[in-house]
Amino acid sequence: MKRVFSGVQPTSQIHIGNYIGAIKRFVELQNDMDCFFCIVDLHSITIPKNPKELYENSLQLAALYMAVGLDPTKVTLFLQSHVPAHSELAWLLQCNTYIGELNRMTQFKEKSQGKEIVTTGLYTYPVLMAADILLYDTNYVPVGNDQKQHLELCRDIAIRFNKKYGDTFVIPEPLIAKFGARIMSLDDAKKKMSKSNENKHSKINLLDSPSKIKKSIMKAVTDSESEVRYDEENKPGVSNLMTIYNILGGLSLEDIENKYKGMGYGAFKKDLVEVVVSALEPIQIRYEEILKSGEVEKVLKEGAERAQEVSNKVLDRVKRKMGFIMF
Ligand code: AQP
Repeated sequence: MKRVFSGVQPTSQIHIGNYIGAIKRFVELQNDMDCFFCIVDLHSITIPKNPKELYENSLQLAALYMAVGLDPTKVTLFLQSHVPAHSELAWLLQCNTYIGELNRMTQFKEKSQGKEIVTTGLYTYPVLMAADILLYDTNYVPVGNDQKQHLELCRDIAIRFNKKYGDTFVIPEPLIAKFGARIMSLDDAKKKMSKSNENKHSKINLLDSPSKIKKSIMKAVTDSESEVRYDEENKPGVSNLMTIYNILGGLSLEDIENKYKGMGYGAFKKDLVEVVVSALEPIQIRYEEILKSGEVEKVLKEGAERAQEVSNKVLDRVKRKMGFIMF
């Protein structure tokens, strides 16, 4: 069975971009692949993080993973910090990664721009991500479009390592959806929807109330026309809303265009509110049930055990190849 690995950071709230671009697709893969889904808490401290928030966001994300439909009897759900092999392999890989490669990472440039304090963790983040993936002999990595460059670096590191030390790593392939891999910000359709955007109406979080969802969608930028038509280049705002409608509501782009012909953006947005609220409501109900049940800790403990079992074998393999003494 092919192996899948992916992770989400427990930073702030999870939004529908994270859901559509990554987490929803995890659920679709769980029946056919051996899936490892990680809460990458070590990644989330690359930007200074309040300890209480980290703790709460980590538990929240674990509950959300289950609430969207990930079944812990089918997939391995775990916290990155519970598996020390991630940090250890990251160091071994750092010693096989070049500064020039990290200097090219656009996410580092964006996230460090204008900041007075930038941690070395933020700089070496892509190497930790490579370690996460390579530790599980991963075949496929479902991610949003923004992670494409990091995935390419991961592959480069693995290919180079295999050439230098002999076959060690499975070379992973990204699984980036053709449609919906980049959900845009509601306040600026040229930027991707992002957790770190301080405008709360730029995004819809999975746990947002119906009234917040309504406000954010009604405020979403469109254009000066009134035609509901998919045209990413000339109508990025409307096209983004249509993408969300299509993926969460199941109506094709063509059907959406026909349904709202001559009706303007008001009616379209009003129905989109219904579509999003109906898609998120069952997740929110299940989320509350999971939190109350107290099952999250048990799932994370069992997940960590399985993840350690698999990853320790790969780490052992790597260390032997590199010449470390292993008993
Ligand atoms: N806007 C998006 N559209 C589609 N997919 C997205 N992803 C993120 N934003 C979008 C995908 O979600 C997964 C988890 O992301 P992450 O937790 O690693 O963090 P991120 O990419 O840093 O998320 P944000 O929201 O963009 O946070 P900030 O503000 O910190 O930059 C990944 O698979 C990602 O591709």
